[in-house]
Amino acid sequence: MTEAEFVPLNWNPLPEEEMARRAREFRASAARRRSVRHYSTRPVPRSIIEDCILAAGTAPSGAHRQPWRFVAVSDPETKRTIRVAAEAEEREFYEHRAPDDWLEALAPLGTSADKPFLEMASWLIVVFAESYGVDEVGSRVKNYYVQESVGIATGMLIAAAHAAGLATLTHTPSPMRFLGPLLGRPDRERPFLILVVGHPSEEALVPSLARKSLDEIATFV
Ligand code: IYR
Repeated sequence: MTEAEFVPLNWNPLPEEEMARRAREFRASAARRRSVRHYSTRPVPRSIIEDCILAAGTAPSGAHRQPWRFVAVSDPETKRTIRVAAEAEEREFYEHRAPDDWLEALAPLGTSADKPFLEMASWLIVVFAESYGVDEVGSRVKNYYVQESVGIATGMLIAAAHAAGLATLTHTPSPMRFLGPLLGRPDRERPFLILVVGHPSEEALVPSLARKSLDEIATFV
């Protein structure tokens, strides 16, 4: 059994006023984030994407297993292949598989089976969830709370990209199985979602949507 080892917490306590100011500013910035479906082809430097991924990799995870893998795709050919495969799945979804109530729920978003953003946006970060790890001798290592951990890391990735002035879209073609073989990932890594990252096009439009109020999302006891 590996012994626990501890180091001092490097903590910077803040005066309450400063805490309130930062919370307000973060909230205001978060409120400006939108899921963007219209991208320009303007490139985003790889170093910015690396910083965003490193920020995502600071997420808490079950037993600190860090069960995530981020495949950052900027290669136009690979993006095109992903688009073609995703659109084939989406066409199936919109034309046959989606139940009416689901299509009705999507109507306010104006989505369709066409996914030009998968080719236009500078980066597609394909997030994989590692269902189990392997140690130095190739034995399986169990991971814990994989979906939760990868979900939190993805949230942090979105927040990091937004803080860097980039637009994002969480995209989940269903089924996403094609992504593993296409990107050369082992079977134990399951596609979690595609995060589209880039600069919005100048004519980008977003659906007019309201966010729930504090009363609707929070209860204080
Ligand atoms: N995957 C489809 C459908 C879709 C589903 C949900 I839930 C959304 O919030 C948005 C779209 C698509 O990408 O069009």
